[in-house]
Amino acid sequence: MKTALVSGITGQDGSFLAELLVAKGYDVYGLVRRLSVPNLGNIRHLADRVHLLDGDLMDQSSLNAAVQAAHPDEVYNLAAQSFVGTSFVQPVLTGEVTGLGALRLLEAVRAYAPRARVYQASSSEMFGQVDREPQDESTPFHPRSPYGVAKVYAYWASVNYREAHGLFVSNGILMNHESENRGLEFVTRKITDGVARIHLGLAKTISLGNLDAKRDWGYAPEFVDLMFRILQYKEPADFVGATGETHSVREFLDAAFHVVGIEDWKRHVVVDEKLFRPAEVYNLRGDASKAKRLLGWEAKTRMKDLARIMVEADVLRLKGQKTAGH
Ligand code: NDP
Ligand code: GDR
Repeated sequence: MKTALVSGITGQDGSFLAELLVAKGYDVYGLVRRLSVPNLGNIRHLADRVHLLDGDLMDQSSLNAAVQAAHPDEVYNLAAQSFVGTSFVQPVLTGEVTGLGALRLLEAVRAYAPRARVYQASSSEMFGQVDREPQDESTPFHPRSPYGVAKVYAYWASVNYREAHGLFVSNGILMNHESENRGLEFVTRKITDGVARIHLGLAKTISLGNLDAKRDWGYAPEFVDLMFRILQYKEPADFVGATGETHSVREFLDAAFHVVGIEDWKRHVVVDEKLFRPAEVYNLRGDASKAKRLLGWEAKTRMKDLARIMVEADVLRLKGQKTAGH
């Protein structure tokens, strides 16, 4: 039986990845930071099938202890301050967690599990202000947020530990991937939650920022399968994960409102200047042909189906809450 250590197990990707690893027969350890009110909702259904270890990417000794306790064959570093908007307001914290945090975990692996394979959750936000389309593994980075800058640091730290110390470290440079477990502040989930509320008569409008931004949106369970495949590859390497399609926030709104039969949605959307970012990433579209060629991976779910999955899940969840009298 193989053993995996997953940081960020309580997040969207961490919960799907833990499910996948458990289904494959892995012994799964999850790193969980201390919060005043525990936040284990996404992994409640796995409670008796994963081991949780206390630890924080800010704290080297807790990472050392977690790696020693888990003896992992594979380490997936998914923990991060992952919200781009917040990174403009808390840039130093974002650098500490998302950038240096990755380095701390690499140091723990180098000291206590140097044969483990490490996955670093790199991001298409590193491409930022792109000079070509689509983006692949050779596209230069021009990050546009403190989050993107921190991810570039973690990316190069991963490459450096591969080159300098011979660790097996791979980067997945993943385009946006979403799901019914996505945090409510990210634009797709904010929209699907808002559409469901409007449909059920619980709200009238959704406030949004730049409706013209374009993203390559895929479905998270398919992207955690890519993470797994990246670590099974014969050597450490970096891979872009993407659907190869791009759509604007406006097109996602069209698709999400269509699910509940609202075609003329403009009266339900308020554009709020405060939600625009100081520097925007206007357009991303990835080329995942390397992942297809070497790993046999391909994204299947496209934007309209994604919107449907997410709206239907939000309607069900909110109906349940209404019935329960919340
Ligand atoms: P989430 O924001 O849903 O999850 C982030 C996780 O990191 C949570 O479990 C959170 O714990 C944990 N975390 C935050 N700060 C710390 C800390 N100081 N110490 C330990 N754990 C911490 O992100 P996603 O699941 O969406 O993304 C997973 C990773 O992939 C992230 O690194 C993200 O930046 C990256 N990524 C995501 C993409 C996407 O589209 N989803 C695309 C490309 C990259 P808690 O529950 O306590 O807050
Ligand atoms: P992103 O995702 O910044 O790409 O980072 P997000 O959903 O936050 O924004 C996507 C685009 O939508 C525009 N937008 C809004 N965004 C939010 N959150 N809220 C709004 O009201 C709103 N209105 C318009 C944004 O300006 C942006 O252009 C995500 C995260 O998961 C990162 O961790 C990950 O690395 C990248 O995807 C790939």
